[in-house]
Parts: sequence; structure tokens; C-alpha cells
Amino acid sequence: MRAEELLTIARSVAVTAGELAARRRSEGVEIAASKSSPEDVVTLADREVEALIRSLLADARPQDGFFGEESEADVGSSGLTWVVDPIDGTVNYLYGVPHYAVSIAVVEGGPDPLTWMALAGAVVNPAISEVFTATRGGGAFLGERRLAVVAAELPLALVGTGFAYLAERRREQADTLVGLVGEVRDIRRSGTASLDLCSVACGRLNAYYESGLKPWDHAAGALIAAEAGARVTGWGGAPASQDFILAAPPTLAATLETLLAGQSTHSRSLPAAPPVG
Ligand code: LIP
Repeated sequence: MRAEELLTIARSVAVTAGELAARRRSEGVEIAASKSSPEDVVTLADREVEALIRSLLADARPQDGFFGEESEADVGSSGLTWVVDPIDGTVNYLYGVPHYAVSIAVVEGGPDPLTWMALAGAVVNPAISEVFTATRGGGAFLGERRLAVVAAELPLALVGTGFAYLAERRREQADTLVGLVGEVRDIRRSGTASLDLCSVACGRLNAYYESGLKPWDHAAGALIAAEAGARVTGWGGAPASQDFILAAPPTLAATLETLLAGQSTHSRSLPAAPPVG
């Protein structure tokens, strides 16, 4: 199946799932459980939205694999895997901040960002009806508008980032930020990685970086940012992963990676975060 056909499925399912997420938000959100820490919660809506997405994708593409935040992975038999965050920006969603997203990507390969190749992705913010999409080699779009990153010199770069759910890790990430904040225009912390990556794609941010993301947080947004002209990378040209992701126009990305590598030397020597799943 061509990437455009896969994108049609991703977009349609993400929009439908976004409508359910927004409806549940308007009815009131209930925490179902906490995960890695009391701050790291899952809502009943997270689970319900992922179940809807999983069902719609199984109907459309029964042979494909599924890798979602709230349910068991399934490898499938087609060689394609759907990577899904039913509600990215869970804390924003819980607090009623209208900045959360349904993120759906389809990749060639299994559920490993170090080896998969993203083919198509959709990130939908239902609170403001924004639909970001991309296909590999086909460009990135916000609705029908083609997207392109906006370059900036480091001192004038607006840089997005995020923090972990573990307090000790947040302290180390804040230490890194102390060394960066005086070198750039300003920092933004939106709370939704997929939308941060889409913001780089459309110029609402010049750059975004974060450590500790799960694969479903960045699978679709990374493709959208790359198709808009961003360099999306891990450390030293490695694929983006839980270890580190940086998205920015190529020249700014190189400058930022050098600066962050120096700031993060200490934290990078910390043991790697526990494997996903
Ligand atoms: C969130 C990310 C965000 C990060 C948060 C959390 P979730 O994902 O989108 O960028 O800073 O710590 O990981 O938990 O809302 O799906």
C-alpha cells in the first residue's frame, strides 16, 4: 500500500480519535492509574481512545503490527507497525490545557525507533482542530498548507523542550537548561512532544530537544518535522530515541547539539532509562 493510502488511514483514525478525546475532556477527565511516578498518570480516556484507534486500525489493516502507549504490542505479519499515542500531553489533557494530541505513525519494521522507517504520520490537536500530516518524501502539511522549518541563529532561536516524570531526572534536565537559556532567544515547554515537533515543522519553534521520550511520543512528529526540512536526530547522528531527540534546521541543529552535549555530559553519564514496555 502506498504511503499516501496509509496516511489517509492515519489521518482519518486520528481525527475520529481526537473527537472522542475532546468529548471525554468536555465530560470531565478521570485518572485511571499512575505509572513511573505519581506525576505520570493515565486517564480513562487514554485507554478508551487507544482502544478505538486499535479497533479502527485492525479493521483497516488487520495484518499490521500495533505499538501503543496503553496496550500490549502486536508484531503483525505485514512488516508494518502502527505506533500510537492516544493522548500525547496527558497532563495538559488532565488539567484542561487545550494543547494535547492524538499521534499516529505507521513505520516499516518493528516497534524500535533505532531501526524503523517511518512512512506516514498524523498528529491531531482536537482542541483547536489542527491536523498535521506527512509522508516519507511527500512533505509535511498543516491541513492543506505545506510546511517548512524556520532557521535562526542560536541567540535568536526559540527552543522547545520537556522534562521527565521522575523528579531526579528533571533536576538534571534543569541543570542542562540553565546552561542553554542564556544562549538562545527563549525556551518553551508545551508538555506535548508530538506538537513540539510539529511546531518545529511549521516555524512556531526554531528547535526542540528532549531526553526520555517514549517511541509513540515522537514517531509521527519526527517524520512531520523531517519532511518540513528539519534535521531530526539522536546524539552523534544516531536515530532519535528515548536517549535523546533534537529537531531543528540543519545548521542550528549542529550548533545546539554541540552546546547540549557539553551541558549534558554529566546527565549523559547516568544509566540509560529503563527500556520501554
Ligand atoms: C509527554 C511528552 C512531553 C514530555 C512529558 C511526557 P505523555 O508525553 O509529550 O514532551 O515532556 O514528560 O512524556 O506522557 O503526555 O504521553
